[in-house]
Amino acid sequence: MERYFQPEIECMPREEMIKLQNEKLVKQVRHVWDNVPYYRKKMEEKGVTPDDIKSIDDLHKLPFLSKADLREAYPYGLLGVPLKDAVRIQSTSGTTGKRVVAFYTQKDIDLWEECCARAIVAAGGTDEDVCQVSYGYGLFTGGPGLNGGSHKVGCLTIPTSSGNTDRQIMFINDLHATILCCTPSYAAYLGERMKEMGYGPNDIPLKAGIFGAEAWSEEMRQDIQNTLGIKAYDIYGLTELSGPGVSFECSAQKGMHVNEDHFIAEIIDPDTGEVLPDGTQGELVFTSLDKEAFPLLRYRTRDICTLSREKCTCGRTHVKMAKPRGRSDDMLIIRGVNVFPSQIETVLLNYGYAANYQIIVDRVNMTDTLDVQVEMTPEMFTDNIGEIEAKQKELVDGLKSMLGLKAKVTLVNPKSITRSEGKAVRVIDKRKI
Ligand code: DLL
Repeated sequence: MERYFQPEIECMPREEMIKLQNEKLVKQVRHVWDNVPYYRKKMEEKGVTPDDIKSIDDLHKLPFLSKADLREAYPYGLLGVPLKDAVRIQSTSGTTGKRVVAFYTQKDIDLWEECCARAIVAAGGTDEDVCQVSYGYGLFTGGPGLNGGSHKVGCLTIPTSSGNTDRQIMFINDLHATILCCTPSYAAYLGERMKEMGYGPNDIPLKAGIFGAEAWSEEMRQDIQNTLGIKAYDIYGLTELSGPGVSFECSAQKGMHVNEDHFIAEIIDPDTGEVLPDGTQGELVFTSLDKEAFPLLRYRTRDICTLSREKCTCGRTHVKMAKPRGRSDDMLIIRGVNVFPSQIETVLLNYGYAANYQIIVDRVNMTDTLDVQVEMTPEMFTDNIGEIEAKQKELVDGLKSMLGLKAKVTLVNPKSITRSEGKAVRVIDKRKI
């Protein structure tokens, strides 16, 4: 039987949800206009005032906010409350530029943790569960968010943070952890390590995993589920909007329900900014309806995805987003062809490889090159050159039919690619160095 953390919200009839969003949006736009001069200026430039926003149908009139705005306004330019009312910051890792710092009031933290609690309950969590949180703690939102959600559900929470893999495994087994929260790449690594230590899927007490913070393929989900003997659920979020729990998967394991009482999702054409109909692929844009300290309106995530309002078997009524294919800035353009690392991952896993790979892009003699390095699994390991070449050729063909592009494939020895404890680094683009 499907369980909900807040059934009255999660299963709210659509008309009521729209009414709620209309009311919240009107209030939120006023809050931003009154308290965030940076965004007010953007509204003035576009000739929009709070009086123009009467319902979510007017959302498209508002200007977008982008990561560049967040950088320009760093650190306090988008703070929506007096400093004395803000109680926490979280921050992105800053790998693609200056860090983004997001602020929270105590109410913001409570609502964020409720979103994470919804995700844990959707994955089958109750107060009987032992929940190991192996996302990083600190400035990264993964650890604090799921930790708070786990408390709200009443799970016994193990705040291991990431790293120290053998200790993670010890706690899972000794304390009988039933729910694991970490990045999918770290879950795969934990699975690999446990297999080496002799654990089969039935020996591991875990029953569910809540994995997100990076793009991962359906094939990788199957792999993790089989190795750990669990159901693996996707969770999505970003620091700018709170952290994990903007959306989460339910028992259907087919897309993530957006917490629509707090966030309005739109899909836009990344080039023109035009709002696209449900089912069309484009860039995800979110408006936060309740955030007090960091209230972002029409924030462009750069994540490429689709939305669906089809009825879900779980009973939740909130719109679903598909697994993001990746960020528009992770999309590689190789000899004019758009390539997402997740497409490459799908091919590799379909041919029986594990998700231990690296994509190296370069430009040689004015031509882009794509080199996919993938580890042989211990079972397929061989030093017979003929066999290796045949396997490489098979993958070259598989990639050609997925991407329409000739890649070079290099099979490397098991364990030669560095494992990730947080977000995996899959791509080395030497053209940018
Ligand atoms: O990664 C928040 C998070 C923590 C989500 C733990 C889920 C679990 P940031 O570090 O700000 O926040 O990175 C946000 O990560 O814009 C996406 O590109 C990517 N991302 C997050 N979740 C998923 C997912 C956290 N489930 C950025 N699938 C986002 C694909 C994801 N990409």
